[in-house]
Amino acid sequence: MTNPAIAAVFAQIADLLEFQGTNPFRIRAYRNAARTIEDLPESLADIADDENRSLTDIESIGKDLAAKIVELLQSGSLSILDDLLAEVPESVLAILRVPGLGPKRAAALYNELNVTTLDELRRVCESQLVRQLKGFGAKTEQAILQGLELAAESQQRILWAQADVHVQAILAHLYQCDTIERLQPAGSFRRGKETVGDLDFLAVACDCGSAMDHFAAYADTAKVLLRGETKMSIRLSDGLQVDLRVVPAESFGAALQYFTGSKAHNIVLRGKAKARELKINEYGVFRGGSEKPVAGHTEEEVYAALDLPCFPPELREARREFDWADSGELPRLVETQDIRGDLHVHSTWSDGVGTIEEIAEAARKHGLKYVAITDHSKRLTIANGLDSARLRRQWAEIDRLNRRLKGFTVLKGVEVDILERGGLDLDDDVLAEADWVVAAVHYGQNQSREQITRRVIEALENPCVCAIAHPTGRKLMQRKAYEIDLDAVLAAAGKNGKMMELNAHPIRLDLDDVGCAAAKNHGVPVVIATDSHRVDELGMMRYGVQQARRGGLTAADVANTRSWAKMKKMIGKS
Ligand code: DGT
Ligand code: CA
Ligand code: CA
Repeated sequence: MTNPAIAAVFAQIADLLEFQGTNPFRIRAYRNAARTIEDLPESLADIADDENRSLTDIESIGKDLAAKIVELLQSGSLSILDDLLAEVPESVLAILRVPGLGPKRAAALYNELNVTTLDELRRVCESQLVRQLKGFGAKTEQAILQGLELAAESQQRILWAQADVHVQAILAHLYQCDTIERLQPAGSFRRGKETVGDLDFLAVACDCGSAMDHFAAYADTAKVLLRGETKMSIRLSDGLQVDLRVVPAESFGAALQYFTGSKAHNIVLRGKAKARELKINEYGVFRGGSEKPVAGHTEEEVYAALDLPCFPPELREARREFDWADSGELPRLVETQDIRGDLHVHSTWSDGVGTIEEIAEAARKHGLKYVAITDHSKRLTIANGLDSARLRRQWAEIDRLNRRLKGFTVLKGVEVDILERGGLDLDDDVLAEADWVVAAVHYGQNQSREQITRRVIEALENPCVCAIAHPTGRKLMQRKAYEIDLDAVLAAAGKNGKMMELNAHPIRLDLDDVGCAAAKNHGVPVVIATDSHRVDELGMMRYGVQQARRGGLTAADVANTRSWAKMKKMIGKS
């Protein structure tokens, strides 16, 4: 278990104890420990493993807490937390998960309105009873409802990157089955949607029964939900549902097209077929009342029967793909191999775990030509953010490293914080010395739409700033985007010749697909960057590329498909 995970457990225990109104000293002990562990430069696991050291040597960790840390490290869980979670009503746990709400208000709600279940909590919010309590307002009500919504979503969907781990393992398992001849994942996974509800596999098998037996025998199967003639559904141990459909070879393309969806895309397609007096379904494309399909083997053939190109799955959302096809403007979408540099990476100088040299080495292995080191600025004390003096020392180190590197460039960058009151966390004189400056909102995310939009536009008006990092601040299934007028921000970016980041981290993917398309409309180049905090995260680039593809972006629309020399010109640095 990592330090942040352990700190989070202690912070949660403190919240739950505070809700119950226990001894304040006990509560404070957990809170202090959580804070100490968050800031601890070394891993607790390493300290616990070292015979010559003791966890109790750490500030605010006594014998009792040391034992709890050991329990967490060994078992991954903590009995006192499990007990507390069982005692505290689910409505209270839901309130505690809402950013900005704490145990005090959870207790007030519980005592005043006597709410214990999620349904009751939703009802008192919807009937506007919450805003009548002292210390609560309409905004809190909204925040709680949003929290409930996010929690419901996160129980039902998983991140694409997590789905990918399952998909690769299931493919490997199914490929071992002798009777399976063809195999393809379909559904939202194939369309590269940022979250996935369930997995849909299609197979051609000479013996359907044995293929299904093999599927059921997958090591992670928790339950077989349904087994029919040609369709089978299982539930995995983490709750994810996986469907397998076995189809005849002559229908494979039609089934792949149908089950890739989206549903909205399929509906438009059906209309197009009808207009040509054709019928399309998961078995094929049919003319008149004929039972013999005119197409079905492959997807290309199915689309071709309707005079349509075989759309990249990422575009099949019934947005603009059919218009593009009509006008012959279907974009050639950006690919991971097109990317030449990563422009958002953290090193050991702030909260990353790789040295600059390790990052350069790893980036080169990923086929990149340049990487920008963009550590946090000083306002982010929890991330060991840099002031101008440390930043200049870091840049001197980068200069020295660049003299040794051949065919690869490390850029002197920074992720400068956009302050709550507006303005940037570092002075222009130091920012002007950087090769690459991304500005980002980290604090004041609860401000009004006007405030946040103004802060971001002001940052874009600063000549030193090149791009805005994770422009909407959303974290999938955890935190909604902050209030921001993205259209106004993109207009300002266009006017000032600035770029927008598409943060490739699978939990962010921010800009999202619609945001990417909007950036393109405004003529704003998108930069896909990983925001890596460890060198093995440089591989997250492909998640960002996938999102850009869903936004219809070509290599030309993505700035960092260019050499650094060309990019430099684009941002007016030379
Ligand atoms: P998900 O699982 O919620 O992330 O999204 P999908 O798109 O994977 O949806 P899913 O698993 O319910 O169905 C897979 C595909 O099957 C879907 O993208 C399109 C197709 N499909 C499912 N139901 C219908 C339907 O009622 N009409 C049409 N035209 N297509 C459907
Ligand atoms: Ca699905
Ligand atoms: Ca499904």
